[in-house]
Amino acid sequence: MIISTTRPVAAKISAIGASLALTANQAFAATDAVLEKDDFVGISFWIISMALIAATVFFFLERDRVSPKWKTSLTVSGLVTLVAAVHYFYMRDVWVATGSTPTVFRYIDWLITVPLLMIEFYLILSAITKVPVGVFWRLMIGTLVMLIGGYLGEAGYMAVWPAFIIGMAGWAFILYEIFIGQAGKINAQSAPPSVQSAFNTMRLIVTVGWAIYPLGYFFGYLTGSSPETSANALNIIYNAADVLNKIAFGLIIWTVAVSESEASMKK
Ligand SMILES: *C/C=C(C)/C=C/C=C(C)/C=C/C1=C(C)CCCC1(C)C
Repeated sequence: MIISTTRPVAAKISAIGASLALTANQAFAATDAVLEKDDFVGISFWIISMALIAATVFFFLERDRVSPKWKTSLTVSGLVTLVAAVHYFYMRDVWVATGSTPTVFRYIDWLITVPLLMIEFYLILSAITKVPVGVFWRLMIGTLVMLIGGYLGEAGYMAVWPAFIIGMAGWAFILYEIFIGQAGKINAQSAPPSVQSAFNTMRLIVTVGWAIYPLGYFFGYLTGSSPETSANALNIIYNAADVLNKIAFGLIIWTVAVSESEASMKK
């Protein structure tokens, strides 16, 4: 019994550790620049890289504690932090080496992790009731419009204001779906109290937590400050937002998964 549970865990930890160490090394070898002690944006990239690795290992290991229907949710939380950790290594290097905003890596990261977070909503609801796939696709469409709009503006393919408005429209569409649309209705009608409270907290994150990103965009492009001040503000704000929306979001799901699993074991 002990052997059969510890072996896969040990294998899992070493696999995660090895792959992360490898990517960290490759990214770091790409530049000679070192982190300066007054480079607070660079320091934040570094701290968050490490926090994301720790969170990844935590979510993957904690899978063993929850009942089968919650395992996928924890897997997805771990994938979000894993994908982000690898991108943070690269973003940190770009920042330390050039002092410029790592827009491409940031958006590739978001393009993978934001849909994964949207899948979490769908999974949480699916763990307790049947959910039409339309909910999933509407959340995806909103996500794509939001990110494509943002990228067009940040990468210089479009004027920053119109691109911002397109991005805001995508986000508004997501908020509509989870508050007033079908996902919101399913939650209100069929979810047990613990899932409802998790769903409500997740909604709060997508409203208040995600609002930090357009603020970052605003301070990065729309205030008319100097390029250096703008780049510092943009990256610090995006980095802080990621801690909340990737790590804290995963922890909320973990809390529900553990309490729901323990409740069902007592029955
Ligand atoms: C893990 C990464 C996450 C949760 C990223 C979320 C990103 C957003 C909510 C971005 C939103 C934006 C707008 C609402 C307006 C246009 C600019 C964006 C793309 C920054």
